[in-house]
Amino acid sequence: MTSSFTVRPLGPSIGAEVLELDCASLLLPETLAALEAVLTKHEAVVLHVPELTPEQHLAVALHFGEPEVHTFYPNLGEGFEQITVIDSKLGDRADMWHHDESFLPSPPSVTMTHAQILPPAGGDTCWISMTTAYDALSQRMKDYLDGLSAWHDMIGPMSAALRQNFVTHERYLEVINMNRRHLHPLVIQHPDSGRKALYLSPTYTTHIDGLPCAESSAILAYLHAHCQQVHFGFRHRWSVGDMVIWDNRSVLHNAILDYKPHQRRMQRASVFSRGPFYL
Ligand SMILES: O=C(O)CCC(=O)C(=O)O
Repeated sequence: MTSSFTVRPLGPSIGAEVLELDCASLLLPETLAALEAVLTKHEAVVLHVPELTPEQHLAVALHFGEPEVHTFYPNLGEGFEQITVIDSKLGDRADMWHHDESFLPSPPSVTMTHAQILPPAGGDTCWISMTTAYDALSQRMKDYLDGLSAWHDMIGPMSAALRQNFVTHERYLEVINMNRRHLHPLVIQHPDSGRKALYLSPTYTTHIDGLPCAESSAILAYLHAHCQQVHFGFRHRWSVGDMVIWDNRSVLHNAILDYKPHQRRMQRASVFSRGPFYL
């Protein structure tokens, strides 16, 4: 069996669709290596793999790194603890701009999400190319950001979830007591592409280390607004069986919550890089 597929770019700076790929050849080493190259170039890649099993999902994940057991979402259990389930029926959602678990010292580098149950309309996911957003900054702003680091903390989304009654006070305290927070550079360099990217999100980034509070808040507000310009983004309308693979060093993402009371269920795996997360 030989591996071959076609790549259709979905935007000038981010997003590509892989066509003419069947599940049987997906796990060939040369297919996975070729997919990895497509991911490095296009940052978020759509595959149409309706027959993908949890075993195959895990095998794809293993190619990209060490699959993680997610910090707070449930999973398939029984040998599939690394396949996370995000099911709106369980109250789970991801409708905020974020890099996956950026509050960890070495967050997941790649995530791959497979659509299981979708609402009749809505439930799209959006990605932002943080490399393209970085490239578009003025040289003065790039110089200003050089050497600055920011704190990423789980406290923001957990406090919001508590206020909105999505979590109990006990669960809130349990997660807060994990003390998941970390300092990362505001600008990171991708270890494979060598491209620089902004690394911040309105979800997890609380403040820039060492700056007065008002200055940190003003700079973060400017950068969030800058990144969220539509021409840096890519939006996917899911069909059941689609899998999107994205690179958390290069993109932010946000799953739109516009489909209540319908169900949306995704199975996803995220992996820790075997090399450095960023340079
Ligand atoms: O459900 C989605 O489309 C994306 C979910 C998400 O943010 C994640 O898996 O980290």
